[in-house]
Amino acid sequence: MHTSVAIVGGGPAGLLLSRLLHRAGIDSVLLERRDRAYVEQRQRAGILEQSTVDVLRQARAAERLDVEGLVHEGIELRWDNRAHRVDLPALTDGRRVWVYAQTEVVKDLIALQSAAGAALTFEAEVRRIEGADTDRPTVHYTHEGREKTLTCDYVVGCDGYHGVARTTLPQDVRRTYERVHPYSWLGITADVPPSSDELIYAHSPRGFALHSMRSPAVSRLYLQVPNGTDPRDWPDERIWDELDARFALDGWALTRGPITSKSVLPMRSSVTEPMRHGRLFLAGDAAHIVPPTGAKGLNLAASDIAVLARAIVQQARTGSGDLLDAYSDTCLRRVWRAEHFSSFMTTTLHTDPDQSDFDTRLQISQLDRIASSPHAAAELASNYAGLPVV
Ligand code: RFL
Ligand code: PHB
Repeated sequence: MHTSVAIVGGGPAGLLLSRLLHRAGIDSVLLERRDRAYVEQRQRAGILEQSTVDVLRQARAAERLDVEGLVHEGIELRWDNRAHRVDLPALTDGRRVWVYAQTEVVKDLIALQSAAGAALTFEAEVRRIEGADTDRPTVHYTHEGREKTLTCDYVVGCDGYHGVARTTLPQDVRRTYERVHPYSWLGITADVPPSSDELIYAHSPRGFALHSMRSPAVSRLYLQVPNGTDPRDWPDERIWDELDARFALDGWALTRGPITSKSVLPMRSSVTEPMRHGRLFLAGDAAHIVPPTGAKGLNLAASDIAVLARAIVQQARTGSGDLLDAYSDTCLRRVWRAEHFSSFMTTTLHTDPDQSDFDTRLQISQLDRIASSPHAAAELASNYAGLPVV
């Protein structure tokens, strides 16, 4: 079998690429290791930047998002029994964010592409990619118990951090920059209306906490916990008590409700360069991971894909490889900005196990600065709401 573009991985990056190429009349085959139900239910990110919404609209994949997505014009920072609202549009010339879960983006893209007859193959595990530096790369995969091959003009690794694409880059070409943070997040989903209209990022001597949401009826909350934490050590009551303590603010109360999911996620920063080798391109988590504090993971995946789809279309329509040649550098500029911002948010808001009182004073000073300086607040807001895709 041959296709123009072989897409490895059916997370948001792979599905969005399949969608954009389909709309441009370029054929692709997407190979996803898991089954459709698993991919549609994997609980992950919840915040879409303005530019991600723009790309989804351009892909004609935002119909439900435009009805059900919750537009947010601010976030709250909380520390020391104080609260400060960062007004996103006022500080960024009108940019805002949407609360619309990754699960919903994925469901919408799968439904649209299936209805359009696009080639999405689930339970197809890619084993290896050969000939990335030749004119005709070959993807080897297993499907329905059989070994299969797919040849292509381009192969795009959208297979996440643990996928095969990243390690297909030869060792003498590839460089991975990495930092593992000394804490994790315990994330819960609860059937209770959010206790706040906007997200709350809380610094506390007991560690970081985040109040987010999935809908007007469903809250999503996170607590900083030590690496290696077992969610079974956190019965529901203990979680609510700890959230209460970390969000403490006079006159504010957190409403409790039935917890429907509980999981622990590690915090890692990682970038692999370059994001291209020959006819192999990396996109999304396959190329970079950010800790979730800046809400950037899914948005970076979408901006990589917007840049790549435009480059592939340029090559197909005009024969020029200029944009493909620029792909890695174009994406890495945005990636490193997001890495910096995600690290800044993470280290400003979390308590490092080795943190001194001096370090804590620096964090408080930084938060005070954001609350008192429009310049500091604008820097946070423009990073959080995200830059336009170049
Ligand atoms: P994904 O979503 O990981 O999708 C990769 C897909 O590739 C498939 N795959 C393969 N398919 C075929 N053959 C192989 N050999 C394959 N190996 C892997 C996988 O099954 C999967 O379907 O990457 P993508 O598309 O780049 O999207 C990126 C986002 O998913 C990610 O950046 C964010 O979700 C990050 N992230 C979060 N970001 C936030 O902003 N807020 C969050 O709350 C948040 N929570 C999370 C997260 C990432 C997590 N992971 C990756 C550990 C929670 C978790 C648990
Ligand atoms: C989420 O709703 O899952 C979420 C929101 C903001 C973040 C991280 C996760 O920074």
